[in-house]
Amino acid sequence: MARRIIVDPITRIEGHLRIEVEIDDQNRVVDAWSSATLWRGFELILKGRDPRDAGLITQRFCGVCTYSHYEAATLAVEDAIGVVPPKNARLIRNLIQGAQYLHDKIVHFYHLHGLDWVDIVSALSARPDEAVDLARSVCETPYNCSVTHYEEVQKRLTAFVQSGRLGPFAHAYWGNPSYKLPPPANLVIASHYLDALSVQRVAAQMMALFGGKNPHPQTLVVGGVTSVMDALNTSRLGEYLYRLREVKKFIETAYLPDVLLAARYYKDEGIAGIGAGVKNYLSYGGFPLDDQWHGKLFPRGVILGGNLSQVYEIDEKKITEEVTHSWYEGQGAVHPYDGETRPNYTGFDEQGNLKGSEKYSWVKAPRYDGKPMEVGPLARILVGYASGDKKIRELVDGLISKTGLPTEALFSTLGRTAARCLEAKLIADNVEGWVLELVSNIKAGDQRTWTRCDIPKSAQGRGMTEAPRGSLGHWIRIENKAIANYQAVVPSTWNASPRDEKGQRGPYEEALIGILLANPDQPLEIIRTIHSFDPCLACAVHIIDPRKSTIREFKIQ
Ligand code: NFE
Ligand code: MG
Repeated sequence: MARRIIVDPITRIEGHLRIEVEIDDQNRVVDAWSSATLWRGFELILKGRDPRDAGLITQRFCGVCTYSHYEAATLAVEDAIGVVPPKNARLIRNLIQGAQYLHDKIVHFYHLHGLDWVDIVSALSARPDEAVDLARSVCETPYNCSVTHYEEVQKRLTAFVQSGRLGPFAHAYWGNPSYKLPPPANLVIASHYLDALSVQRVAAQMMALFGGKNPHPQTLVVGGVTSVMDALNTSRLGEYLYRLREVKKFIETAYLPDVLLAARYYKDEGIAGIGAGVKNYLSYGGFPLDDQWHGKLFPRGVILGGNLSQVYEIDEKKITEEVTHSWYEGQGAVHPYDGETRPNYTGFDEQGNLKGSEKYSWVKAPRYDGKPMEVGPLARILVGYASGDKKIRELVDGLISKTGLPTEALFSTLGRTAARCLEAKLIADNVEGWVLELVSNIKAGDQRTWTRCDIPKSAQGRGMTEAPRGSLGHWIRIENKAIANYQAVVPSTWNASPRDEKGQRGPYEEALIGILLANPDQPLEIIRTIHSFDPCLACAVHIIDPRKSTIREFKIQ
């Protein structure tokens, strides 16, 4: 008999997400529903405001990908005006976004996703000398690796466990058979979990060096950036590069080797394609590399049905959102320029269950050409790989040769997690070049960081970029020099999407189909696959109820 499992809330994400699945007699997931359960409200707040404020307001969608919204909003207004910022501004924006990526990926792999792969209790029983040997089998100079260090880590973890105040390690599913790493591998990655707590701080500082502060930077303006003095200050540039070196070392000698270890022991899941999902991938393209803003570090394009032999060009007219199963009024799929945000909460039934085939999420359903699309690291890496991008090909081929996995294994939860690490490496390898480009451009006499521009009486524009979690678009319509309509379609809106009018599931939902649960009372496999997308529901819903009405009450015991 089919049974339902509800995981609510999914923790270690930003925002509020409820996942419901139906499992069969073998404990295999046969259906799934993704619900965003908190309403926010920025698209409405933006109406009537000065378009130049859109970036500062929209970056408050989130506390994670703050800069990405700042940039998308700024790009949208620049597109409406028809202004292109100077080269120095393009490079400085890449440096801020690059720092955000580095921070985001390290925090995600270790602190948000790590405990889905790593069994902390098993790490306590590891032999430290075996952990040293294992770490060396995937890296010549492993990060912070010695018998004494691993003994120290075990002592710290044991003290945690004995204190009974487990903090981040509480209420986990330790011992679940779906944990596949042997004790020494658990110890190596657990030790990097602790190291990453300090390293992420260094990456956050990198962002603040050109962004003014972190998490919400303040140095972008429509037409360019205001970090003039930072760009002209050699010690500032040095501080950025110094921190980059530390973060890059961690990525190369901890993060990448740890992903190789995960691939070694979770290989079968990759090969079986566990967690693949819709297999349609979208990338708007990110990190402009030339002054025409054409060449991108992450290429732009669409892949359909997992077919890597063809990359389609994006036709922006084919981007739509609809609300058949979302708590809004409105009908049919509409382009974001015509999008509306009219809340219509119908909730769950009295027992807190889904109401049949009705509305069940605050997230709208974005579609490309009528299809659900996965966005994010895996989409970017696959679009780059299939486009023949040299740097991305090298990274993917390296991963494939080191792990012995076939390319198709990328279509999986493991592949999604590995792709995120590859792009951390790609960014770490490229930011230094942007710093040097900035220095040589300034030395050649170009000190411009801003292009003067005025807000037109009426215009429309869109800003499209790649945020850490995927393709991000903001669409703005300006009338009487004020914002008449504003629609954001963000990465987690794409990935956390509910069903659409045709009944097609969104990417999270589809990725869960077929997953076998070792123990339905411990839905570890569900959480691992959902976390591999790095959900951010705060961004995905970006709406606040202005009347402060109570939607649901929770009692935490
Ligand atoms: Ni709130 Fe975000 C990113 C954006 S949402 S984290 O990355 O844009 O998916
Ligand atoms: Mg929106």
